[in-house]
Amino acid sequence: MTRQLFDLTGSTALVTGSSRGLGYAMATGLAEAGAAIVLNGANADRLGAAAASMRAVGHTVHEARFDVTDEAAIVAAFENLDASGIAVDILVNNAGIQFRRPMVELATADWRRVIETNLTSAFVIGREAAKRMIPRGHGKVINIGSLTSDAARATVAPYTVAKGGIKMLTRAMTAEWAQYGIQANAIGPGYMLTDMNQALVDDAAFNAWVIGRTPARRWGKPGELIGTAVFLASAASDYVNGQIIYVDGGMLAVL
Ligand code: GCO
Repeated sequence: MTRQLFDLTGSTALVTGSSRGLGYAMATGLAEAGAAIVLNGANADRLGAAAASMRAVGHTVHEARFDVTDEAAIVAAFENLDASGIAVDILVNNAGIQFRRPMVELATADWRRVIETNLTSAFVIGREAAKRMIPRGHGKVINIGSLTSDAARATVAPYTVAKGGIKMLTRAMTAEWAQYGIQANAIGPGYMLTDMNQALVDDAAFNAWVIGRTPARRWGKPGELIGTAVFLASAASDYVNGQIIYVDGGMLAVL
């Protein structure tokens, strides 16, 4: 049955950075497709509130509070899940930050902070997830890239480099883990209406640029990632490996 290909009933998805924004939207979509969700965030209040609103509509939600740059906390979170008998079948490496500054004014510490949060975290969390997926012989890893996985924009160099790295990390994961039944793929969102991008929406010139430059003539909504996330989390993508799928209203396809 074609519809069963997209059914996530019985699986568990860990979505990093899922107390708001794109992560929350994808977590909700995966839950609606049947998955139990492990919500993650660093801020206890925001995480608790997100978990409560998902539970209120009947979803199964576990909370794993950790900072994605804290390796010891990541390892402990996976050990906690193990101890509770929760196996992560689907990992969405979504957590990320932005820091906009021209490179000649950019401090090395800020460069490192963005790379650690947006790229190294996906390796560390991916490693912990894959160690457990490999013996089970199946798993889905979805890394969140960006238009900057493929094209640069002035003032966001560390973000661009991290997201370019996400594209290649996805391929590195494929090279090592596809043989164990793990499909690693990426989603490259275009300009989306999130808190992270509010400053860009509020900038009239930037907003006009996004609308003019995007063939769909509008910003994307977080929920518009759900279809691709469910596809990449489900049996429908069991022979799809190492791809980055752009959900961008056509922006990268045109000059
Ligand atoms: C920026 C934005 C980016 C974009 C993303 C689109 O400053 O350019 O914050 O995060 O939204 O690159 O994929």
